[in-house]
Amino acid sequence: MLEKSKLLEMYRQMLTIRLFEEKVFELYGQNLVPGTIHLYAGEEAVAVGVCANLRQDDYITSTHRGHGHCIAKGARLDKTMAEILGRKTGYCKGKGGSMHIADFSIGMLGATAVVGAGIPIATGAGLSIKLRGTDQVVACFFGDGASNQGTFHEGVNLAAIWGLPVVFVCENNLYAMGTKQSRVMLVDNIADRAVAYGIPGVVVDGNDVLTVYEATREAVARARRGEGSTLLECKTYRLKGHSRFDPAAYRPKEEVDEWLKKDAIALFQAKLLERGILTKAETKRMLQDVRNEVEKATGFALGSPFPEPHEALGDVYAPEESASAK
Ligand SMILES: Cc1ncc(C[n+]2csc(CCOP(=O)(O)OP(=O)(O)O)c2C)c(N)n1
Ligand SMILES: [Mg+2]
Repeated sequence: MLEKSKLLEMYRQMLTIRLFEEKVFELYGQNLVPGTIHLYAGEEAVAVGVCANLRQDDYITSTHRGHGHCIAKGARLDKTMAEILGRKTGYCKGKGGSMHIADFSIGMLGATAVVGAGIPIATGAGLSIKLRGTDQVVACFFGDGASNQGTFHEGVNLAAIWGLPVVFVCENNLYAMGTKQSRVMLVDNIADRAVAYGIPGVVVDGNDVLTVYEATREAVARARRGEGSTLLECKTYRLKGHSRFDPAAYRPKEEVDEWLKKDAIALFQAKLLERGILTKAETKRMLQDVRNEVEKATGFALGSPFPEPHEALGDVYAPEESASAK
């Protein structure tokens, strides 16, 4: 059984991701977000349940739907919001935007717009851990759609044969853009594909943060013991459409309603209230606290300047000293 403080921290993180994204959506509607956005809302239990098992020096790789991964790994809200709004104070000096946030100081190796591209990066980070002989691990987030990319098969196979400390976390939200999983694959469980690589494959309810936590705990322990990779599939659902204002008309109403009943935050909140870990008054207070934090981050971002046009070509290559440093 997890300690009370840990459970409350996990709940708070899930709430933070949800409220942060609601704000991003609102700002998008006001034309304040350059480019596009892919909201993580609905899938919070995956990022939080996984990252609650990680240390600061562990790594994650992310996707185009990466805000939740960043926040769960400990990214600052103000710098994340500033990056999404294209401001100079953001993680990539406002030049990356929503899909390119990285912060090596917390082991966040980067979001990416290229579906499946984080997978070989996670395998490479796993190889670096093995060569350096540390007990760090990598959690590699990717979607059901990405599991049909060549990068998935190559990346997982290499991690398997080299016994690398990588937990491959498939966020199966049933859709890749507007394409339903059953139209593009004949297996129900993506974790079944683990058999092909000789590693454990585990399917969990991705809307139940404690189940995700437990399954990840085992996979992380295995990885730290030097016993190799695991493929963990978390069944979940995104609350919004694929991106921007996609109304997601391709999803049947009954399916949406069914998943709304399984909202990860509502379920966790009910569990914490029932166990007496959280009271109604504390829930209200925390909601207000998190709202204030998000407002503060938004104020910071909106008050920050945009990068100058002449800075566009800077930061493309690593500075010479760090490129040649061993
Ligand atoms: C290599 C590549 N192919 C296609 C796209 C266009 N694209 C962007 S997101 C997406 C769907 C990804 O689905 P999934 O991996 O299930 O992630 P989800 O959006 O559901 O979180 C596609 C096809 C892309 N960005 N990169
Ligand atoms: Mg998907």
